[in-house]
Amino acid sequence: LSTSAHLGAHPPRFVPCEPSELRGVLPVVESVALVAEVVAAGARHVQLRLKDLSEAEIGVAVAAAQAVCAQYGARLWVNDHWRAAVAHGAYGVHVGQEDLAAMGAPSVAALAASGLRLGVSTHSYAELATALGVRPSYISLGPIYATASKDVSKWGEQGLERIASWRRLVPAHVPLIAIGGISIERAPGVLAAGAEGIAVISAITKATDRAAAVREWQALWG
Ligand code: TZP
Ligand code: MG
Repeated sequence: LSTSAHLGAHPPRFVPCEPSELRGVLPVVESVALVAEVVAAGARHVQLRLKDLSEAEIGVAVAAAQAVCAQYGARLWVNDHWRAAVAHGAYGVHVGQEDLAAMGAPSVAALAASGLRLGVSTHSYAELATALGVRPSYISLGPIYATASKDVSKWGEQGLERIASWRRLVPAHVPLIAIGGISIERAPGVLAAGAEGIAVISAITKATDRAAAVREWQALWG
């Protein structure tokens, strides 16, 4: 499907995120307990990535995660489960290309109309073109480096140069988030290449002191 066929005659437009809003770390976590841990430690944004749960369990988890984020003034992004995100008043939704295709144009338009933000993953120029077609709130690019957290082996490491070319291709008002294999030592290079924000799984969830890790990451942006 071409982008225009997929989206119909009237492409959606999601509520924008200012680049400054996403200058920070975006922990990606797989439980409500981890959401609570990272937002209590000062993360301003968190993505809840739930796998292998029933619809009912997902609803319960998203509601609980949203409640804890509201308590700390943090912003909850829900991976994939956009209906639960809308139902429980999350800040936004993060989807991959397959999710976007599976939603179809009417659901993408309904999500945009709901006022939730949308972030879209990209791994190639073709995916970037599709993602920009929905006028998302942010674009993510990965994997920047090799990662053990998700099987992204069909995409090579994007590296820092790809971040710089994405930053030239993505409109200036749309923040760029880098993900995949990014350690705190590698983060300064990722930011210098042009990413506004960095999404991480293992660098925070596998840290021995997660709260300290969140604070160290957040301090990169001053
Ligand atoms: N998408 C591209 S790489 C990745 C995802 C979800 C995993 C990132 O995890 P880590 O541990 O920060 O490499
Ligand atoms: Mg997905």
